Parts: sequence; C-alpha cells; structure tokens
Amino acid sequence: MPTVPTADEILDRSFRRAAKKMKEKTNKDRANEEFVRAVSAAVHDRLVSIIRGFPEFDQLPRFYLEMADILFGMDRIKQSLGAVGWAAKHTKMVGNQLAVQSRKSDDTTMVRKRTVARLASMVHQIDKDLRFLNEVRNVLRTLPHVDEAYTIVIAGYPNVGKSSFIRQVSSAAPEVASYPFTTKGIIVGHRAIGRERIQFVDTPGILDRPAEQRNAIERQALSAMMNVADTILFILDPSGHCGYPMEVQLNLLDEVKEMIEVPLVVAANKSDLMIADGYLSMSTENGKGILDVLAAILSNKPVVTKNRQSPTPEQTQV
Ligand SMILES: Nc1nc2c(ncn2[C@@H]2O[C@H](COP(=O)(O)OP(=O)(O)O)[C@@H](O)[C@H]2O)c(=O)[nH]1
Ligand SMILES: [Mg+2]
Repeated sequence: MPTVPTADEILDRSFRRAAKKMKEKTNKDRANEEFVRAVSAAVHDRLVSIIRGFPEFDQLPRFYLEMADILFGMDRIKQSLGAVGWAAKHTKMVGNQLAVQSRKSDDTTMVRKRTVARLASMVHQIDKDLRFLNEVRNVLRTLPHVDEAYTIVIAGYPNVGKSSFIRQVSSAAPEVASYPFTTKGIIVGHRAIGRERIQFVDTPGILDRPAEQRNAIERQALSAMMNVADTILFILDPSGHCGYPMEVQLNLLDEVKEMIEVPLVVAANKSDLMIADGYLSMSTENGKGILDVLAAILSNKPVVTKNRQSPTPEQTQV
C-alpha cells in the first residue's frame, strides 16, 4: 500500500509534470493548452492511483476489516475514498472544459492560470480526506498479518507462556507486530498441517485486567480477535510464576467462554514447575506436552476447509 500524498504534494508533482510537457511546445497558445490538459490528467491519474492503492475492503480478510472499522470507522473510510473519487471525476471534467476554452480563447495564459486555481481549490478541498486515508494506510500496513487461514487465538494472563507457545509451534520465526491500541508486542505464527497452513495469534495487553477496566477500543479489539478465531487456546499458569493466582486466571477463562462461540482448549503451562490436575498440561520451556495440546486444538479443525490459502513451500510438515 503506497503512501497517500497530501493535496500540495499532488499539485506540486502534477504542475511540474505539466510544465515539462508545456516546454515541448514552441507556440505559446499550444503550450498553454498542453499545460491545461497535462496538469488535469496528472492530477486525475494521481487521485485514481490513490483509490487503486487502497485495498478492496470487501475482499480484505475479516481481521483487517474489523480492525479498520474499530480504529477509524468503515463509513468514514468509504466517505473519504468517495471524496477522492469525486475529485478525480471533476478534475477530468474541468480539465476537458478548460482545454476547449483554451483552444478558443484569445488569452490562453489566463485560461492556464484559471486551470491551476480550479485544480488547486478542488484538491485542497479533499486534503483532510487524503491525510485521513494516509493515517489509515499507516495503521493498516503495521497490523499483524492475519489472513483467512485456520486461526488459533491464544488467550490468557500475561507471562503464562502465550508467546513461548507460538514460538514453539511455529514452523518459521513468528512475525512480531503490535496493535495500534496497545504498546505490547504481539506475535503471529504459522504452521503447515499437511498441505494446509494454520496461524496462531497472540492477544496481549488487553486481557491483563478486569473487563470493566478495558476501554471501548480494547473491548472491540478483543471481540474482533475472538471473531477471527476458529479455536481459542486458553493458557493457564498454575505455578503462579506469571504473578497471577489461578483464581483470577480462571475468572478470565470464564469471561472468555462467555465471549466466544468457537471451540476452546485449555492448557496448563509450566508443567516443569507445577502440574494442575484436570487440565491438559505442557511446558513451553522443555517442550513436554506441546504436541498433545496441538492435537487437541486440531481435533476441532475440519479436515478440509474451503477458501483457505495454500501453504508456502518453505513451510514444514507437522
Ligand atoms: N518455567 C517455565 N517458564 C516458562 C514456561 N513458558 C514460559 N515461561 C516463561 O514465562 C515468561 C513469560 O513467557 P511468555 O511466553 O512471554 O508469556 P506471555 O506473556 O503469555 O506471552 C518468560 O520468562 C518465559 O521464559 C514454562 O513452560 N516453564
Ligand atoms: Mg507475550
């Protein structure tokens, strides 16, 4: 996704391009007419390329759609894209009209100047839309890469071993990213299961305090994450090593259960420190039990899923 230029950047570039074209003509009136045509074409093309540079929102993975909506509002994004489209259309119309005028006019320099003024005013009218779209673009491109593959969202208190689990089960080094609404880094990992690829997504910085203390964006983000999940893995740390007693961890587990409609697997981590009866146990430190947890997760997965992306060649088999 390319950056979205400001109004002045669009105008500067288009004026420079048109000035160059103008120099190719020796006759003053031809040169002015050429400028009028070239500058409006340049502005038009630039505006169209901004719209093209934006993803087709209908085809975006759910995750991005939800995030874009939470962070910026889908209506506002569509409105701004619409404003750019409007300006593109009018630039072309005005350019054509003024080129005709220039041909007929005795004062082509005046028509050229009028063109500059009209284009500048039109493009400046959408300057706030351009700046807003650039902000959207800056955030969208830093979001972690979460696509339509089978998705396991990992939940649990901080320091229970969520990131360690993702690192352990991922075929390649997980992608490290952050959400705009939390300073905590998150990771997304991938693993090939036969010919298919599954992905693991972290949920940091949102689940580390009671629900009523989360702000609106955090609540929405959490529900967006839960929405993209095909399965949730909830990790407990019965050893207390993470700094949270089991009781509060189990409260969070209840809260997560309320929130979701997908299968949930609960695993007690840090079995090298302590084992809790009644839970699948694992240690992301020494690797014990991890494959059992993975198997439990995958037992929820339909064998063949439609419209899933195929794995890339470098991904390994289970
Ligand atoms: N002893 C022990 N420590 C672990 C285990 N898994 C994670 N840790 C440690 O717990 C801390 C938090 O792990 P991390 O994966 O970052 O937790 P997250 O905050 O849930 O992502 C780190 O210091 C890990 O080394 C485990 O199975 N056993
Ligand atoms: Mg972590």
